[in-house]
Amino acid sequence: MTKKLEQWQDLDRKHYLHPFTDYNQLSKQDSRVFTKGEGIYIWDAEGHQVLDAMSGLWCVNLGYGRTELIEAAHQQMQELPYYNSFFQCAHPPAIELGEILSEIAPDGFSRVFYTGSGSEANDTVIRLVRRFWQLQDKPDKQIIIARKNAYHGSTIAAASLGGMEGMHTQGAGIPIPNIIHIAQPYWFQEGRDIDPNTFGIAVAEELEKAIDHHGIDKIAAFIAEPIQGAGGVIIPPETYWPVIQRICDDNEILLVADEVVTGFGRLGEWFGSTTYEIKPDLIAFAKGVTSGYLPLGGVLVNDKVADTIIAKGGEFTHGFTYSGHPVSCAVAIANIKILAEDKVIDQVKNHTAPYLAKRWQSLIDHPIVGEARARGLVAALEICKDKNTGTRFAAEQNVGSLCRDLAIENGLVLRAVGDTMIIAPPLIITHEQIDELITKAISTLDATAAAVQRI
Ligand code: PXG
Repeated sequence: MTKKLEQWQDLDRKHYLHPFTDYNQLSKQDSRVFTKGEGIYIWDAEGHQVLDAMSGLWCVNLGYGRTELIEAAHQQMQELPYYNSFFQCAHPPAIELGEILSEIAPDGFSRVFYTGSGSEANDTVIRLVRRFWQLQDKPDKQIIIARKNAYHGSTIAAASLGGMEGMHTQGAGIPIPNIIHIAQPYWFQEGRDIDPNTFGIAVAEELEKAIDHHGIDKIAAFIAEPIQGAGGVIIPPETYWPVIQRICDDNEILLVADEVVTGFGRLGEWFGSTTYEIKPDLIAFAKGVTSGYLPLGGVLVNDKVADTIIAKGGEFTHGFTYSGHPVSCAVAIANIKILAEDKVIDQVKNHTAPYLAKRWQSLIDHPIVGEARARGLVAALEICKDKNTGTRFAAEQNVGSLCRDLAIENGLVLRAVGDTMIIAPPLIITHEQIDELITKAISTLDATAAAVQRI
């Protein structure tokens, strides 16, 4: 670990195929090599300190360097670093975490299926949903409705659920059959000419139209994130979720909440479903369950679905080597314990989120910001050439990427989704650190505005 930055970058270029990366482009650039993290900050190989306003990749909910999580992993590694849960076997961490998850989950959830990631969780969702309807003697109910621009992971099945076209066009076979995509509730981009609440209802009603079009006897489930994360922190209008819930109830289709981003406190509740008063049948989770310290994902299965699968299903022919990995589960237990005992999520709901919302909203005054939105500890800025009409800069100007690069130079991690700048800071961020984030965001926006004039 004592190499110099250039040596890391050289080796990186030679050997490492990064996820979601243009390799040609990266080979002409220098990768950013981070070597240390503490609290909400990370440090690069040259010692520059950066405020990580993305919690790694939406996951480091408790921040970096928590000794309780490190010790939980260390202890479990010494005790039993691995054993499987196949063939009638189990181990204490996976069992204990199951109990804890059923305590913090919304009412009616008492069972969990573990996976190694959010993608595997959503693959599992597809298997469970389709199996459920088979067992209900409705085998034609196999179509899952998802949304355009949704991100549900990168395996072939999860990428099929996802609505990102770029992920469907690199070779045949994605999306897999029986998955369809309807509109997303992205008011700023797709509904600015009408009032947000009217737009929310209209977009939600697309679900009903899709059900009518394909036939109620063919539709198995609807899957969505309470707030779309990777799609650009798309916060639905308040009218959206109640209509979706009503349509799922009326049409007897399962509702699946992908809470890989919104779970474990991100919106000020254990689950974003509670924030939006959604009553899902399945909840996919990952990321924040271990604060990202080790890989773990899973699906919380409500009693209606679980009872059917258990009573009538025989062997469920699905599972992973690392389903319920003991060390990951031990870290998850320690993570959830801290979130509960330190009242981290109450703090987010009652103090940090309202403060962030207030400070973030002030960015709307910036000349290149067309919208500033926040909910819980996620937030987005729409970068625009004309803030009044919402007109974007030319695509070739790559303003989002430019802004992201300038942010790093300013000591701040912002994520760019096109020209939408987003954040999801660690839940432990303080008011002073939010002030620092806002100050750095303003200087980054100033620098971006100045640079874009020169392009
Ligand atoms: N569902 C959601 C809502 C996600 O955000 C996944 C599933 C898949 O999880 P895994 O653990 O398989 O990665 C995710 C992952 C980004 C970005 O650029 C977001 C994710 C992953 C990679 C990049 O914002 N989210």
